[in-house]
Amino acid sequence: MSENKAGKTKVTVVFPAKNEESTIEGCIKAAKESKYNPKIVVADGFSGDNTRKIAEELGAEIILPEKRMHPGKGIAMVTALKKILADKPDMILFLDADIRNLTAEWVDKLVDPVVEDGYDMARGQYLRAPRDAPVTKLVARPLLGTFFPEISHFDQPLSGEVAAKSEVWANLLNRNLPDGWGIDIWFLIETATLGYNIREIFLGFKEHKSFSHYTEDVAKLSKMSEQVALTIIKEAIKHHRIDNVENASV
Ligand SMILES: Nc1nc2c(ncn2[C@@H]2O[C@H](COP(=O)(O)OP(=O)(O)OP(=O)(O)O)[C@@H](O)[C@H]2O)c(=O)[nH]1
Ligand SMILES: [Mg+2]
Repeated sequence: MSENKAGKTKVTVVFPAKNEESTIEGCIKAAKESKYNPKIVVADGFSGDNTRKIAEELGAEIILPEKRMHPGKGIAMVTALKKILADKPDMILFLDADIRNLTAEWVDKLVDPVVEDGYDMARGQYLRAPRDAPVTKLVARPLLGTFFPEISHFDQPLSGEVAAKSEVWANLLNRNLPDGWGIDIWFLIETATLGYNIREIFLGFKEHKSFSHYTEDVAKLSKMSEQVALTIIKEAIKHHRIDNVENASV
């Protein structure tokens, strides 16, 4: 895309963040270098560290959810979406705030397919360490295979790196959205079942803070795992797929 066209596309980048003082600065600085010159928002989950202070000093807008809850990634994203949509951007891109190797290229690569190639949503796909992403590998993908086989080919169904047109995000709101870790898979299932065009974009290796060095107890992911599983099951009920269990081999 020409720099000129990129300059005419109004993009907002949102970082959901809970205690990310060690990575938020690098993330914001990287995103700001995008050719889309995006507005930066931090959807903060009442961080108890310096995340908000660092973000404000870098010129980011801070949006806090009305309710304090943890896990609260969903409520933070939904609150931010409602506020940002009032500003009428063309595109909204979510990025995790714990990424250590984020570059402006990630922003451009996720926004380009929507602006340039007519996709409604572009989602980050990456190489991940063998022990990374256990919830994706052991919960999300197998359950999608049972209940939503048509979207089980997505390599990263829980990707936090997701760009979509504002009209898509607006259409996804005003429903019963998950407050916690179920939000990412909920967005994928609802976007796909509404018939939108979704594309995964390869971004290379994702180096992020969570689950650092894979020395932690996987039980730390039990709440995430529960909320992702329950969200897929609730969606299966809503979309009349729950009977698929009858044909599942066990
Ligand atoms: N606002 C808000 N953001 C959150 C909350 N919990 C996590 N986040 C942010 O959501 C993003 C993703 O969270 P991570 O803990 O990195 O989870 P993940 O990378 O999806 O999963 P794993 O690496 O498998 O643990 C990060 O930027 C977090 O700071 C919360 O309760 N509220
Ligand atoms: Mg992470």
